[in-house]
Amino acid sequence: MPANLPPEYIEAELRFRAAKSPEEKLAILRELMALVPKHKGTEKLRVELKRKWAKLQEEVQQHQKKQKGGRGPSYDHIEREGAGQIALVGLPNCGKSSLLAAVTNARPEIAEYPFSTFRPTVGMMPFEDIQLQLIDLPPLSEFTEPWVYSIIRQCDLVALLIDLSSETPAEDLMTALEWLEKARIRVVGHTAPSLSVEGAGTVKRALLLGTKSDVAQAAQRVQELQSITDGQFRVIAVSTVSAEGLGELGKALFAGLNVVRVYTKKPGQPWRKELPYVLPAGSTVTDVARAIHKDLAEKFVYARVWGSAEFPGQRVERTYIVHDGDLLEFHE
Ligand SMILES: Nc1nc2c(ncn2[C@@H]2O[C@H](COP(=O)(O)OP(=O)(O)OP(=O)(O)O)[C@@H](O)[C@H]2O)c(=O)[nH]1
Ligand SMILES: [Mg+2]
Repeated sequence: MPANLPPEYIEAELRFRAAKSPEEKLAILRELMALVPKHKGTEKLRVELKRKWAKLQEEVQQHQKKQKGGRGPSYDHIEREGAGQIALVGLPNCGKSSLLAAVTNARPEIAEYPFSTFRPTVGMMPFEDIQLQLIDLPPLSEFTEPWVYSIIRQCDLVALLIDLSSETPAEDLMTALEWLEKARIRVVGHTAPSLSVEGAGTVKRALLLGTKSDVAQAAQRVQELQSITDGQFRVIAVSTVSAEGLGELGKALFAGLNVVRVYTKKPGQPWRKELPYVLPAGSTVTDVARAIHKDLAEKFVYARVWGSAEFPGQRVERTYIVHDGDLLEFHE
């Protein structure tokens, strides 16, 4: 073993030896890989760890296949629930799992050491009368498995977490963006006019969450992030310790999803607060009708709108664009 390994490495190495299941071993191995200093003297060791890692990956898959008595787990797709699917993305240890635990009922593993998450965890975050689906993921790094990127490609919004306790938040942001670019995922901010960027692969809307905002210098680091992204991204400071920013998080995520909620009722019936239909911003009353029933979309002649219309109950045409909070009544 090369000299000058940090004591945390030695300690993790002991845990690695004592670990029983391949899953546990794999988790500790990821720690070891993160802890080993990167210089010439540790080159052999790093190669050795990577070799072990590849072998363990296989073992974990075999082990899980056996336990399930069938196919191994496939994380490539997570069924969408609620008003939108939001992926929590970031470098190791930046606070993804802590955030999920703070704003949903999910109980992911949280640890002081990096690489503690290695499978997706889903939680539902209540926001006003709807729920937002949050997915906690393993971190972005050279060990990120392809399924992580598959999930990011499919989500509706990326929440890119940057650790404000890091002394180099701007660099960390660039590193995270580079990992995404390598997987041909480009993230754009809320001001981006369109989601098509030529030759960029997948383009996703994102907002930046500066995590651990309870630490000293957090405010200054938020400013730094804001200025290097030239205002392109919204940066929201959050802390699971002081709860700063958690209250406004739902609103910010909802805005980032770029959707509207509309409520409907049948003519002659009183308004009752019912669950809204959630549609992409820019949807028309015809799109709402289609979401209710294909036949209704064909049959209705006009709709009445309360909310965004000039006066309550205004009669509008099929191409009228609905707004968040509108109440609609369809007339056949
Ligand atoms: N001060 C402070 N520490 C935090 C906050 N959120 C998380 N942490 C700490 O940061 C460490 C990492 O938290 P996790 O939530 O496991 O981070 P993660 O991004 O899920 O980590 P990986 O899954 O390993 O990539 C833990 O020690 C947390 O207690 C916060 O708001 N403030
Ligand atoms: Mg985690």
